Amino acid sequence: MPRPCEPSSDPQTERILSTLDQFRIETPSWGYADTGTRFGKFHQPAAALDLGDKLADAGQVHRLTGCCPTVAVHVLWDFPAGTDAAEVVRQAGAHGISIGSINPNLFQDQQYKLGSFGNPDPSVQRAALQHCLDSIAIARAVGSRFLSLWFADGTNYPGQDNIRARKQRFTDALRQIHERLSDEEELLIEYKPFEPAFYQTDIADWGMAYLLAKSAGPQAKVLVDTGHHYQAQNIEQIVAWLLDEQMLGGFHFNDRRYADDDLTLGSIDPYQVFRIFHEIHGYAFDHGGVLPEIAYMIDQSHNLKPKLEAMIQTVMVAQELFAKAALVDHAALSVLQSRGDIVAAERVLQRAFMTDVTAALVIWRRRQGLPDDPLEALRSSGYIEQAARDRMQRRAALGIHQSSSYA
Ligand code: PSV
Ligand code: MN
Repeated sequence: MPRPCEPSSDPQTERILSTLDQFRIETPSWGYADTGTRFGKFHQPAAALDLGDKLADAGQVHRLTGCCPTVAVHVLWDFPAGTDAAEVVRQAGAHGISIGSINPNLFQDQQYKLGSFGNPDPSVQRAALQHCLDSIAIARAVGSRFLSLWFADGTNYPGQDNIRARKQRFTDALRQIHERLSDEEELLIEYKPFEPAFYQTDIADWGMAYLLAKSAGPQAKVLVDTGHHYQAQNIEQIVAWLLDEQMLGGFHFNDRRYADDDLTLGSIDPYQVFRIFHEIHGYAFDHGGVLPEIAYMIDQSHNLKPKLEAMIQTVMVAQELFAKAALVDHAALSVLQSRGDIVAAERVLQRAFMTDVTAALVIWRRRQGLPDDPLEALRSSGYIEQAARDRMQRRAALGIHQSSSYA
């Protein structure tokens, strides 16, 4: 029953409400901490100092948005040796969230200079494998089912290493990891065409990730990070192909203008995000209306925007675009497509994209007991100011210098 303060809802609104009920998006622990570019870092007083702060921030995002119940963690940054996994689970639970995907770190240690699994040195390959197996153990200890793999591996110069040999090393290692998965666990394999390797990246595109996932085993899927494509690449086509092959495991959402810029989702090209979601809703339409299981995740670390605001802004944009994409009339679209009516078919998409869904989002939020505008609610909650005070004090106690005064 709608509450008295809610406007009555029509079929279009009902469609949005049921679609939002099924949309969850994971936030990244690294999005709450101070990060920068290789040219420098601008510190934020409210930035998280440790995993406890990150869990508190992720909990705050979920409390206000109602659709971010999990937080992704990076093993090296969040789970230093000796971390008490049960305590992490307890703290996460106290903030109303749980631990999501586990991201092994196979790029920061000195031994990975020439790569992890791609490294010509078998002892480094073994160390990388061991780190992944340790990460599976962490996943089990914290109740996560996703091991999310991104590799910085590649070479900087022609002739630096044997490309085929590197591919084979990856194939072998990923098979070995897959063998250790339990039936519920999933391996997500992320691709990236450049950076930090500049001549050749070992898993450069979705085709390479697809082949490696296929050869690893049935629980390995491809992860699409929207920032990991060349300019003008048609990401929604990649998404459509992976969906059709049942090989789309998840997303790392962000936006970009030039490279892997980690800008907030939809800040540069919201229509592209809409088109990606349209492919997902289209797939559902063709499969009895059931949305495919996809791990939606955010991969953004903000240098300039306040971190929590940027995260909530992203979540709200993701919900809005997911809702808009749910409004595409697929039955009408397919008739127009079979008639070859290009203009009318395109208009079906444009009309959905241009529909104002803000009122429906407010209804959804009220039904969950959430604030109408989570971003405004954050701003007026005092949470950021309080976090800044606490964290500045702890920084001072730890002797960590902080110059900026921006919260
Ligand atoms: C690499 O650019 C990447 O997208 C991977 O997903 C990493 O885990 C993440 O960024 C670290 O920020
Ligand atoms: Mn990523």
